[in-house]
Amino acid sequence: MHPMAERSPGPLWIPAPLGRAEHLALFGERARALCPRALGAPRPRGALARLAFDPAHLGASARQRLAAAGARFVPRPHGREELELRADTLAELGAGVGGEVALFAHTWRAATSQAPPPELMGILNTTPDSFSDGGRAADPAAALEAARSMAAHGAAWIDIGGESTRPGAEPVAEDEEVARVRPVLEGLARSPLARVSIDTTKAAVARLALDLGAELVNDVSAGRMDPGMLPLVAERGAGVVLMHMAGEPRTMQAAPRYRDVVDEVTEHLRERVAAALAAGVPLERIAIDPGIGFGKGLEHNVTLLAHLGELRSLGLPVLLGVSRKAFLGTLGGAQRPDQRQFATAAAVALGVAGGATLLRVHDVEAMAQVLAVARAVGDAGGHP
Ligand code: HH2
Repeated sequence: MHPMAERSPGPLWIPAPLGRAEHLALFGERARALCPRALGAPRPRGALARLAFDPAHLGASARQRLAAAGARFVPRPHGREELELRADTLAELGAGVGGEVALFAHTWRAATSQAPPPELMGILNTTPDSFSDGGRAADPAAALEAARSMAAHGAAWIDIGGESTRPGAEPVAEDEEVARVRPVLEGLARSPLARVSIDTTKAAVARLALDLGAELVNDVSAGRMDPGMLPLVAERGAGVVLMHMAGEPRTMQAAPRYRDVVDEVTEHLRERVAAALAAGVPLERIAIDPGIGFGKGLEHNVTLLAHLGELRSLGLPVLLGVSRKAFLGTLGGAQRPDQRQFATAAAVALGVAGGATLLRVHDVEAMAQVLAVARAVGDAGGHP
């Protein structure tokens, strides 16, 4: 068994979505509906639940009950608080906290479903112009060899892309994109190596990939560029990654501006998740992604990494794509993308600590080592 397949039940990190009053109302309603189902769900024995929450939303009587049941309360930055308690105790208590059920029912839904272990997604660009590996895998035989190597080093997913989304990239015609990805998809369909994801904004390209065995559509536009995308994902029962991007690749880095980048990215993703649900994609098939480098300046990228836990308030798996990106060159001083491996390693480790569960990377062999360390520390209760 690959070492990454082993996992001991560790603490579960579950930020509560309680920054705003309307969330409380929304989750209050949903919470009541979710309660009975959540209570019946299996919990990993002895697992700890950790909840970050806004203390203004936790009443005195619920706090007393939690404390009496052995909860530990720890102050966190930005006026938040964290409580730590055995997940099964939390679930039992939750039934009795009446009006405060809004806080707990949402969170123990997450607590009772085992958090997935973080996995690596190897990047396979079949493009001539990608920012870091353009041209490397333009020949299908070389692309398949690259996929083989990534799978051998522990990539659970191979993400195949036929259109560069680097800043300033020009759009690629559908025929051209299909011609680029088809031979690689066919090769992987003949001899499967890992689960396949297709990195595209076009429904026609996604359809071809799904026909050839792909299970996940990685759409950097979150279904905004092609109205056929989300209905296709729903109809085919595929998974989808919904990423935040301000504008479109050609112009997105012109002058990125945010009032509060974490808030705006979270709100945008919330809206895209609602669009996917409305198209019929089930919640269990959706992952979200802050879109590092997509219409963001250095401080936006760093702030998003620092507050990744807040994205998890949406209760969905988070994909993180930091590999070799320009902000890591600025911070670490490496001009060439292929020299940014150490900076990428730091960002991947911090991303896992912040709750990312799918790490999209170029250097699978090196990042598998990073992931093994980050996971061991997380399993020992080390992530804040
Ligand atoms: N980044 C890139 C491409 N696709 N997908 C998701 N979900 N998240 C990302 O951060 C992301 C992505 C850009 O990286 P790369 O594929 O290496 O370059 P290019 O777009 O130039 O092909």
